[in-house]
Amino acid sequence: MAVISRGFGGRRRESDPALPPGQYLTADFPVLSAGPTPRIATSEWSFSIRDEGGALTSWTWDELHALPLEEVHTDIHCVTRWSKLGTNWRGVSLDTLLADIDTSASSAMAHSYGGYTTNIPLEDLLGGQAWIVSEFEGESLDPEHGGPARLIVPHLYFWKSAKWVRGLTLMDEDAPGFWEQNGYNVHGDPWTEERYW
Ligand SMILES: Nc1nc2c(c(=O)[nH]1)N[C@H]1C(S)=C(S)[C@@H](COP(=O)(O)O)O[C@H]1N2
Ligand SMILES: [Mo]
Repeated sequence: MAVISRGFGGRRRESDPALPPGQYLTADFPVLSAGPTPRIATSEWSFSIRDEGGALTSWTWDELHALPLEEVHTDIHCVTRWSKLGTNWRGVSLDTLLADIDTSASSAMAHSYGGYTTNIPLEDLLGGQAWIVSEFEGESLDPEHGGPARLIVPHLYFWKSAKWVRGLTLMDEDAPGFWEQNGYNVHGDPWTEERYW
């Protein structure tokens, strides 16, 4: 009789308290993109926030990087069930970007170069929970992973972390983005498995 032992290491990792229910650990970094990878030169790049009244605040690449940059050490969880622990990013907090914007909006739609959208309640973007990042593990962010810059909202499933992000539109009411219109949960908390409708 063959007994296949997964060993202590495997078991320990499976029951890692950092792993949300139904997720497995991966050491590599899968690429998940709904379309082709857009290539945006940093000289052409900008990030804008449009408030619910239509007023626009924009940052060029240099303006964004003149703001306080934070090191973010975090786990990430994809709804397709892979999780990656202890990733390192560098970027600007949404707290910093939203600080001078006077809004009573409750939610935001993130828009990406290439057309991807995803909705995120404002309370999930504030309080040290979301960043516009341009570095991963000490290097410029690869285009496949959203470079030159992407949103990360790591406490929600990773589809909320819009790659090639170009802006946020603030909204009085939550509305579904691309995957949310195609069967994904409007919120996406990995700890309560808010995966699909
Ligand atoms: N613009 C854009 N952002 C996106 C996606 C996409 O298709 N386009 N896919 C999302 C999904 S489903 C996941 S799991 C992560 C994957 O990021 P990665 O390719 O860096 O692993 O990006 C998210 N952000
Ligand atoms: Mo995903």
